[in-house]
Amino acid sequence: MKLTIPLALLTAAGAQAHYTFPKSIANGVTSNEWETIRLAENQYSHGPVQDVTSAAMTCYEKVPGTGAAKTVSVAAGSTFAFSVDTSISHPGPLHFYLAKVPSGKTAATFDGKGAVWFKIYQDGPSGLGTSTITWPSAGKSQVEVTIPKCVASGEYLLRVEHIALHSAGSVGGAQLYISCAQINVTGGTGTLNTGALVSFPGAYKATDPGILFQLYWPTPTSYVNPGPAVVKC
Ligand SMILES: *[C@@H]1O[C@H](CO)[C@@H](O)[C@H](O)[C@H]1NC(C)=O
Ligand SMILES: [Cu+2]
Repeated sequence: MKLTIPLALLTAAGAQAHYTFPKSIANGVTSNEWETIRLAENQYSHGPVQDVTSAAMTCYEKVPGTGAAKTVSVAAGSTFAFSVDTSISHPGPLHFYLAKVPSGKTAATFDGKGAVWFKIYQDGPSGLGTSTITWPSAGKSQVEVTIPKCVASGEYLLRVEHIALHSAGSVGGAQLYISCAQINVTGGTGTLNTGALVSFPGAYKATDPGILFQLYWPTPTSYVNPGPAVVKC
């Protein structure tokens, strides 16, 4: 008993601390769970991806190849949000990536494999060099991104990724929370130069400085987000 009670409590606390991104909020409409977001493998566990080379890095799908029921139209230049169940309860950066659906596929059928992704958002901490480092997404129950005005119109996968760094001081300790929404961008100018596209898995290594990261001691004085630079219109 001395051992099992604390272990049980620890396990429960750990599960509560994890999270998923089950709903979209766009054009003032909140979707049902997993209606516009591909059903994620961590639907019930809420657990993270910890192997950045695993196939789960693409969209963390529970049943790969099964699209979500709906694709959401969103105007370029407007915001698209994912709900968080229940909140971003770990410290770390938030990223959003887009992948244009190739011709012959739809947002519901495209698997997101290959060098197809470009980064449209990243954030970093404040308080570096102090004992109170904070992250913009901390505690949020909804995370949102502006779809760049300059992307081409058409169907995309929109990949949200939150990297929890509280255990990232050893290889494989970073926790990645990932989901993909199916969107249809309207009114994009199409002038964006995306630069080199990246693949998931592939874009990150377990030893990237933003993945293998000691958050607590010695106090970090810089943070380098993994992956490519954010595209600019
Ligand atoms: C995407 O938007 C275009 C332009 O409004 C529309 O013609 C097309 O049917 C939409 N596709 C989907 C899958 O919603
Ligand atoms: Cu957790």
